[in-house]
Amino acid sequence: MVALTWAEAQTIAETGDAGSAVSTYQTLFGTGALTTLTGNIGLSTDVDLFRIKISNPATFSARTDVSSGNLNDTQLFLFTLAGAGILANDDISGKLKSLLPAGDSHLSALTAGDYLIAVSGYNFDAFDATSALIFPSSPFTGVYAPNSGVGILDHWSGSSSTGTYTVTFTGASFVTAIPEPAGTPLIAGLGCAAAIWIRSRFRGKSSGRNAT
Ligand SMILES: [Ca+2]
Ligand SMILES: [Ca+2]
Repeated sequence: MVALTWAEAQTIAETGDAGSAVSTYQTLFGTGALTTLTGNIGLSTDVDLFRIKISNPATFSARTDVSSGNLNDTQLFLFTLAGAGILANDDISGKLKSLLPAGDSHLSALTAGDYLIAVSGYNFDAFDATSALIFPSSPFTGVYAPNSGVGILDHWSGSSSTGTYTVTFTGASFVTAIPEPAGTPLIAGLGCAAAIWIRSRFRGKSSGRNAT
């Protein structure tokens, strides 16, 4: 029973359509290891951006060639939460699917924490605000750090093939959920009550002094 719950918690599917910008990504909330993400590139202009946690930079990897999915020619891109490029790959040697390999120096140098991973179909690529290509795109089998001097992710351009995909991770976790916003009014209320109590105590003291 416990094992089943654990297995279920490691896999997640895109909900609706994940956004493509640093302001519209889909966060993969949950607890524990994140091993499998499934999604769909539904349009030639679709790219899916997800917020994940890299829990172990030394072992982190992401790949699209392990499980099923009929998007045959995938691309993977990793960014900081601010949209700065970290690493990208279009094709694994001899395949059209993609791999950000464990042990790559750009990955192992990261600090554990939250990052953005994007999935697109070939050939829908990431550009900065000056329409500079963020990552080199050929030869297709390269595992690329960003081009020098490029800015953060601004838009995507090109035309994507469409279909379903599966991303398999190592060294990744779900993003820990933010505490319930409902807690805020309670804390604010307590703060307010405390302020009233302090004011009433102060008044009490003052009037006490005045009375003396
Ligand atoms: Ca999608
Ligand atoms: Ca590819």
